[in-house]
Amino acid sequence: MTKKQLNIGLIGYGFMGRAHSNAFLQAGRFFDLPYQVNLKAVCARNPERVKSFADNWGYESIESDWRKLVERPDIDLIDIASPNDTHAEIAIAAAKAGKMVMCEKPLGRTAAEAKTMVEAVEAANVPNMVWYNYRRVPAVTLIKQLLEDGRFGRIFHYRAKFLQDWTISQDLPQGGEGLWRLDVSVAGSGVTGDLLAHNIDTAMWLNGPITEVSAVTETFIKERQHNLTGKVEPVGIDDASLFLARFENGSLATFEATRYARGHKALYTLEINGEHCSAFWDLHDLHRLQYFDHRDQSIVRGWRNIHVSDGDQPYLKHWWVPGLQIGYEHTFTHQFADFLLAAGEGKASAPTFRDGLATDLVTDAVLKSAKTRQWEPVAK
Ligand code: SOE
Repeated sequence: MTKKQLNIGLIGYGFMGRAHSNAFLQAGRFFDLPYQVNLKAVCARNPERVKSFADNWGYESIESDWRKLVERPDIDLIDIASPNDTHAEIAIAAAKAGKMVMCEKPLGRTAAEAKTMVEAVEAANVPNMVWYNYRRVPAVTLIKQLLEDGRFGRIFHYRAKFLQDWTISQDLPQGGEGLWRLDVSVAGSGVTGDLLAHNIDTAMWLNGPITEVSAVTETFIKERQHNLTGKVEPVGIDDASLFLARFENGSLATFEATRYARGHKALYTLEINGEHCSAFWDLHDLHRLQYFDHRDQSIVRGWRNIHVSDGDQPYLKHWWVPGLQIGYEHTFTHQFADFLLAAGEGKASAPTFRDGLATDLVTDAVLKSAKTRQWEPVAK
């Protein structure tokens, strides 16, 4: 069968631009996709750096103005890997131009911003997706499968953390390339939108909607030099964000994200406790799933430490042979492959922009609750 051509226009060449480009190159080599993917153009403001990025990854052309890229008739899919304050404008223009749109997380800086993006892609009826990649770690996808099998029974608890330590130094500036995550006007929020958003996306995918939250946030370092103005300016982001939550299914949860947990670089952990089973997963050991089933015979009952590398387990038949594990970058490849497989059949693949909005509605409620010091409902 001849494959349809799919020309990609990537915006942004940072860490995520590289992760996405790798996925674009790998997906068709390991999955049987309905599209032939072409790296058509990459866009960013610095012409020299964007040229060198294009040469390295094999993009055919470069642009320095995203509007030009979005208008190009030879581009089918716009991928947004630029800072959060650019997501909405680009996504809306891309949808209006009839392009498929993929966007880095969080979808918007606020739910209001995300809503305008959802409206645009739904009005244009274009395939859309948010890069919440951790759903597609095989061990995490396996938890979803085990839950859908009904093994867990009633769910009582969900627990998630995302711990880092890279902003502890008072001398770290805010703003500009690499450090825009510390500038609230660009990022929208601190760890709530950057890290907790991952935890929330996975949690709602596994355990359903979150209905209310009670949060506490802290900004430990109140002022930092701004890279763009050269002045010492107030810090507007949350450095740490913790919240309690209630899910629609009646289960209770705790969530914690921080960039001040010395020694932890990117420790995403999650645990779910049901009537019969529990599961625990840890990003630093991402190919392993800890699983407990109380229905096992009592003399051998205990936590199983499953090395998720078998062809029967999610995504793994596309890779090596049983026992050989895969890593972080594969989650992006899985996500892109799923997106194209669904798009080829005219179907949506989650997390769509609407799912991204659902996460932004929770992060908005978290930030509001931290201010009001009250439980806050999650808006629908
Ligand atoms: C922040 O350090 C960060 O790069 C996030 O922006 C990513 O989404 C997360 O996956 C890893 O940490």
